[in-house]
Amino acid sequence: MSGATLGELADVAVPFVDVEATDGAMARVYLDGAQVAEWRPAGARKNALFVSERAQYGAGVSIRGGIPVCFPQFGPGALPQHGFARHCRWRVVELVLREFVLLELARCDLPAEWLERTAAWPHDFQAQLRVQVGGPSLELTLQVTNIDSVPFAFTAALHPYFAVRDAAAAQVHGLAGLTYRDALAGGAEFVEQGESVLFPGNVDRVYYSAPDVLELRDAVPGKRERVLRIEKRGFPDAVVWNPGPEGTASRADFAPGDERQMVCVEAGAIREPVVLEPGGVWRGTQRVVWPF
Ligand code: TA6
Repeated sequence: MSGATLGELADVAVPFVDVEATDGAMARVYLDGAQVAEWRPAGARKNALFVSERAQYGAGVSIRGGIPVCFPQFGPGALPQHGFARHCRWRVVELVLREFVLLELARCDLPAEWLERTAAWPHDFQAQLRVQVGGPSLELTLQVTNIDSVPFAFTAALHPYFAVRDAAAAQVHGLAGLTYRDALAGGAEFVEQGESVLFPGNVDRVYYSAPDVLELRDAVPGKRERVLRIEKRGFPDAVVWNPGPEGTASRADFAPGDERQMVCVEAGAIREPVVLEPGGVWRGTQRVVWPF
């Protein structure tokens, strides 16, 4: 699997769509992976999402940053890590320039080696992602429909990389007292003892049955704290992740020091797979509100 930098793609048709609200809020969504790579709330000058300068773009490649869609598997398992949806080309079903874009994935046109790797989940499905911007908010809804003749099960997540001024000073609030699975402790479960989750280095946790509103507090000494409100509906679980210096060093599409500029706070259906009967429809939403 190979990718190209954004610069290398400059001369060819760039495979993304921009949604721009009348108030100036905008989101850029790449069709490969239905991946939002840029979100500027109304009045904001910068991308509120982190994207590495070493991110790769193109067919089969998931951009390092933005908001990858993890489906039909979150994390490792029978399928490649985080499933195949983030590696597939989605198609635009509807684009209302001033409001939203709706993308769809029903079959994955992937390179041959990838098709073999999707064999572990051979189901007929339809996935749609609706991306809406306006004012201070960005809202993503993932909808999955079973168009197969048998039930199927999946796990899923929306995996935003939020840009922070210093991850070492950032905090996620709202998870106190919850049970979490710690990937850094071999998947052992613990109860969150802290008032907030901090990011002194690598942190990789799935919090079960998390509240539908969390806060990402982006604090820097001497500057006003920025509190990003992160809401979800339909997704029971929440994930917090920072790769730490070892995690960025071990991935070619991260630059050294990137771990200080990002924190992932994800909405997921992870602990209990979603089981859909034929004709069944599932929806999960994540909405983020930028502070002014
Ligand atoms: O959501 C957290 C996580 O599952 C971590 O375990 C980490 O691997 C991260 O996702 C990114 O995964 P990726 O395959 O994109 O490197």
